[in-house]
Amino acid sequence: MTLATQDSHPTQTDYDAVVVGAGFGGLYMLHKLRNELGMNVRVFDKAGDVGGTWYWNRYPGALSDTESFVYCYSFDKALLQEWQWDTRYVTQPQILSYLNHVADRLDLRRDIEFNTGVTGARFDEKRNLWEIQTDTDKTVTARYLITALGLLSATNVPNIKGIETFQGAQYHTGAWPEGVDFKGKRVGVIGTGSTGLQVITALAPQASHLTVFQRSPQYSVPVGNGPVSPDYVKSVKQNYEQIWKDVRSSVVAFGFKESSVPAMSVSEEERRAVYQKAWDTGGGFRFMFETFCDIATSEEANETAAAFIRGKIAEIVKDPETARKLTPTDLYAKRPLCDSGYYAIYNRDNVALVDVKATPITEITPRGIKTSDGVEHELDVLIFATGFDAVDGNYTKIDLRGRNGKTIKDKWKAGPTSYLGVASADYPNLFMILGPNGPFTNLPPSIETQVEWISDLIKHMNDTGRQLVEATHEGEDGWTATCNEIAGYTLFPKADSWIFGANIPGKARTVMFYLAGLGAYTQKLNEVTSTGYPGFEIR
Ligand code: FAD
Ligand code: NA7
Repeated sequence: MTLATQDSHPTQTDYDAVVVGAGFGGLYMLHKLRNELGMNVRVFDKAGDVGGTWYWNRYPGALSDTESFVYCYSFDKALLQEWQWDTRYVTQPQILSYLNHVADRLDLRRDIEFNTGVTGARFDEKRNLWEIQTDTDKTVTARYLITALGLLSATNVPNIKGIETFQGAQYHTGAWPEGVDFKGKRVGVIGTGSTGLQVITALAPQASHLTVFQRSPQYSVPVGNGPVSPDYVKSVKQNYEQIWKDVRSSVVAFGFKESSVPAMSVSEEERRAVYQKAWDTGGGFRFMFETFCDIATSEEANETAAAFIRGKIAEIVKDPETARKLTPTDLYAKRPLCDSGYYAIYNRDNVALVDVKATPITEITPRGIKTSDGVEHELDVLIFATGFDAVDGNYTKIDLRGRNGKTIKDKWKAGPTSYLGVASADYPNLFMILGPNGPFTNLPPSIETQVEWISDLIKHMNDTGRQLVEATHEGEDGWTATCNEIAGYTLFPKADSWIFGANIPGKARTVMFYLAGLGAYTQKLNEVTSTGYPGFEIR
């Protein structure tokens, strides 16, 4: 494509846009820009195929805990009708096969280069273009750079002494190879987040022995997976228009109506009945947001939900000492978790729980893990379910330079920021999908919202012959302040979790999400569009 530069000399770029990442975000972005706007687009992904999260996270038990009917794209009405699902939740292989189907259906693969990591991207201020470097020694130029790097994608492997000496196999759940067999193996799992709960529950019946190294106990409720009837699927498909309308105007976008009832406004007996019903139905977000409206905002309400779950742990886990170790005492204010029988697996003879807050891991040895009580836990396989350097982790790994050669790593030293979750001051013509301070929701609908908004803005640029769009510092500062203020109304900042960067040693602890929900977020985006893009400079 030909561009006008500052001094009006036309400059050629290799592509109109380069997109990095071929998960839910990157695939849809390619479709919008190439198939709908007719642009020349290249996608790079370091993975060997499409899928993003669902390409990498192949560990046993990997499941979306968003219900099947809303863990998908909504933009393609025919696809919505065609997609076959017969369980309440979809597993990793099913989601991967869905995304492969989407890539084939929209003929996306021909513009995607797999096994290609983007290592650097520099905005050339003279030529008004992005220069992008890959680990395949390629340099390409593009007018727009769109990053769909994933917010839970840069794996976090803790730096534990002796890690390289371990003689068995070690895996991170977010970079899982095909075909690992656990039969007859002594397996250790470090980490009990959403992923840990899934992999531990799935492996307990397979491994000869399973040792769980738990740092923080977790509140979790049943996921409630199982077959759904053909009539249910039919009624969902008939009502999809209304369902997506409701999802897009809701807070967490999980496909249910969030409660408007404060927990303390009903009697204790009624409250227990509501929690019991939610426990029987299943679903972590349902338990936190469909039961009462203030579990995430009022400590008093929060304690009632937390106490209910603590009571369930005591009922389920037979050994009182194991139950005590598994029982959290802090706020119920991390990403809400759900599981397929997690607490009950500790009643099995082949499962042991090590509380690594009480007896920290001192080193990894050739034979296993040593804890501070001097015990060496012997293992054949060591699994890191230790999560991700969330939100900005993949950005700071790239030598990403905007105006004046400033790297994003430098810019985000005190924590990542953005304008509207999609743009960054001093990084012209860069758009981020699920960038920092985007909505905290079931993600496919938020991804679609952002991709559609970015695509509309690029269309506006094309239609009006503009070359540069750039978030202003005032716009970005205002959005950061908004996100901080909203987070302050919630209990989430009071819990240590990846949502605020608290899981990575040395990482700045900051607000990384817009916590007012997808409905409010969409309204804000629409307002920005309809008022001539305040907070952006467009030239
Ligand atoms: P991703 O799917 O993460 O894709 C990013 C891609 O970018 C990857 O393929 C990666 O290889 C590529 N990439 C990154 N950096 C580079 C680079 N420098 N060069 C080249 N390529 C690069 N969300 C929900 O809403 N509901 C759920 O139930 C849910 N469950 C989850 C369970 C697990 C185990 C995990 C890890 C995440 C889960 N998520 C869930 C979040 C999930 O990540 C999103 O729903 C969604 O898949 C994100 O899509 P994406 O395209 O934005 O990013
Ligand atoms: P999470 O939720 O960040 O969980 C990681 C777990 O690993 C958590 O229990 C951590 O304990 C534990 N952890 C991390 N580092 C260590 C060390 N050094 N020693 C012991 N234990 C450690 O990641 P997930 O992959 O489970 O989930 C991330 C999101 O992906 C999830 O919310 C879904 O949306 C999908 P901690 O709690 O920090 O004490």
